[in-house]
Amino acid sequence: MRQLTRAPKYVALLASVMLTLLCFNTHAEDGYRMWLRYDAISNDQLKQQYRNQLQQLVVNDQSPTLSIAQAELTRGLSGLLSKQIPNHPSPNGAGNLIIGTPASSAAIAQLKLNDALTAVGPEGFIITRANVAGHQATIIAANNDTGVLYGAFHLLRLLQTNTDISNVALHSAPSVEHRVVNHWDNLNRIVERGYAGLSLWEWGNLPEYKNNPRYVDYARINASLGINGTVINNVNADARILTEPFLEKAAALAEVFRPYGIKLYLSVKFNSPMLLDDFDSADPLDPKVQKWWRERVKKVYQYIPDFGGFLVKANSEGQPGPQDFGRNHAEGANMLADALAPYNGLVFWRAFVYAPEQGDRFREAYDEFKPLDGKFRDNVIVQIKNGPIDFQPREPFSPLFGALQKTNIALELQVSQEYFGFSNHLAYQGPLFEEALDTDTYAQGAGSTIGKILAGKVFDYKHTGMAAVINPGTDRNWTGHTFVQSSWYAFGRLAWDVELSSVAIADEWTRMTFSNADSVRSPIADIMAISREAGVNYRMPLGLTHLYAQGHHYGPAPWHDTSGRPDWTAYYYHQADKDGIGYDRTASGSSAIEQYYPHWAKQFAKPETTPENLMLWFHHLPWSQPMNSGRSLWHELVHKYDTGIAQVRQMQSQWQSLENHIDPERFAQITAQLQVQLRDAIYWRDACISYFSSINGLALPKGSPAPAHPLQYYKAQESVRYVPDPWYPIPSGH
Ligand code: BDP
Repeated sequence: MRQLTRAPKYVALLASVMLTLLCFNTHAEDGYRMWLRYDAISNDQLKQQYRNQLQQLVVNDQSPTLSIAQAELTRGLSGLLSKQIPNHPSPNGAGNLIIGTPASSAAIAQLKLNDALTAVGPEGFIITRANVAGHQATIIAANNDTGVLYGAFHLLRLLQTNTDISNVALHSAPSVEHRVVNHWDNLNRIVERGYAGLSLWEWGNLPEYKNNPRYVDYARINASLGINGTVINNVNADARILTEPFLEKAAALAEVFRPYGIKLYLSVKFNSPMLLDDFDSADPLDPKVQKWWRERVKKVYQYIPDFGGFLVKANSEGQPGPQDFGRNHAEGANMLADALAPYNGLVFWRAFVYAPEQGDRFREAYDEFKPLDGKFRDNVIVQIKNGPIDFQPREPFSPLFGALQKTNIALELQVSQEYFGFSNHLAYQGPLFEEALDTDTYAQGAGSTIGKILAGKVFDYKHTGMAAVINPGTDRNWTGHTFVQSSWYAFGRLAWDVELSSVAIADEWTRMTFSNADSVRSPIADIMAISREAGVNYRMPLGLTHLYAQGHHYGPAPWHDTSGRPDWTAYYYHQADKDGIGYDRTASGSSAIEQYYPHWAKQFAKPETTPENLMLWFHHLPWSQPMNSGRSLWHELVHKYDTGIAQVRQMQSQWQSLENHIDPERFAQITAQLQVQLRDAIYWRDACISYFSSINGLALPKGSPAPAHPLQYYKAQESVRYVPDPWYPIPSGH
């Protein structure tokens, strides 16, 4: 009898275990874990060495952040070493991993690391080996608990990338003070320029469901890179974010992020007093308006005591701003800064400004902000996109870098692939970010790179920052395309250390995300090395800009816009006519090059000294202009489009070599995505070439295939051939 009654229970238990395993397996390689996979190290010898070195974890204190560091190490090490690592309150025999601050750990205090710790600053960390009670121990030490957490993630990274830690002696400190991710999430959970599902923030369930495990994993992902701030809502802000119901929800998220060292920021609408409280003006110099903001800010801090501050898009693309009330950007930003100052809050004030009635869009940010240099409060940071237009696959650097010498600045990058084929195309943007950081502005002579400026080594800034628009969503893999994760990773690593190389970062990411095996690393390295350039080549070679279809920014529309919209069409950017192509920004054109320091202004003044990959940004040239290759400009353009397609094919064949070397799930998904990418690359090339040859009347170079369709076909397809961005409804009739 007993046996009989027990049997069903046993069967039920077995079934539930099987089910759990099955579920675990279905999710095994869906990309959810990003680079924090912690699968067992396959090199047995190395694994054994690590096991000897890291036998137990010693943590004294139990602050929330230290507990997180402890949990992450326990989880990571037990996965990587396939062995449970016990925790001890004090060193115990050989193989101790001791983590903490001099205040939290007696063992660390005794090591007298004070000078070294002072040098790494408040968020930095030290990972070293030291003799503790007669045994070699591994130490993660920092000045505060967040530094310890960063060190814990870094130690795990060393193991994940199979680095020998026997003689590790690493002192690491962030280059940039504020390392912030930006979400363009609307309050209805639609993400502007987001290609990975709905917003992560389940507003309808907050604050009740603040323990959503996804929020914790989000915080882990960011903390693993040292990201210390998040702006959770769209720059095209909804004023309601400052109402109590939303502040309560935001406060719940802030509570989850806090122990990971991540501060919460909000994007705000400049005319909020008018929208929320019926004011008839939002004039920043009006004492009533100032009082409104002071009171609202006070309320925000009641909900979120360590609130980071505001991000503001003002007088740009129809957003309200101080200019609506006859005031300038500094007056607008300072009013908010004054309200935030008592709480040490910051204002990130964006320099992405343009209005259709102005002349050369390239010039606008500089023309509006340069005269205001030195007029912003100390707690304002002007946030500048890397290029003067808008996150194009390649842009020259924004001349505001180096020009704002008395105003704190932040660099804004975009991880979300608005102009890189959404989550369909593979485009590792590490090289783009590196190119931006390594660019020398010559502001204080040679060596004034943007990276050094952001690291505070060129001007005496009070604050600096790096921000990236990441736009992840509810897709299991967070970013839609697995390789978009690599750009998120690269952003975080570069914000921590502006001097890292994008190639080294790509390898690190590959080892953590896929495998340490050469057979995997080598093809992925090749793919990542060419992917950005491929995207440039098949979309906008030689410095062409913004030939995207209006609105969605996915496919090409290089022709004149026929819808009669007043803003720019592709023609505005490429200026192609029967004689030539390109935007003249020299003295004979808009003179925008005068915004650069003489080193660049001189180089950009002449085609002979302008880098060819930026040529059409600065010059209007005849189609027959000879290029470095000896080809005419027209033939070179076609050659670049063809090269872009060849590069996608190359990525495909490299990817194919990974079959059976990586998990089948990601292999299959990326194989399909690369097919889409090839389809689109051909489409881009054919649409652009058809259009330009209809303008210049010139034949294609020998050997270059004719476009598959007549120009009319591409024009007709423009409004339908894209992955709809929910922000832009599909035009009626389609
Ligand atoms: C453009 C995007 C638009 C953003 C804007 C911005 O197309 O959706 O609102 O940038 O950065 O790239 O404010």
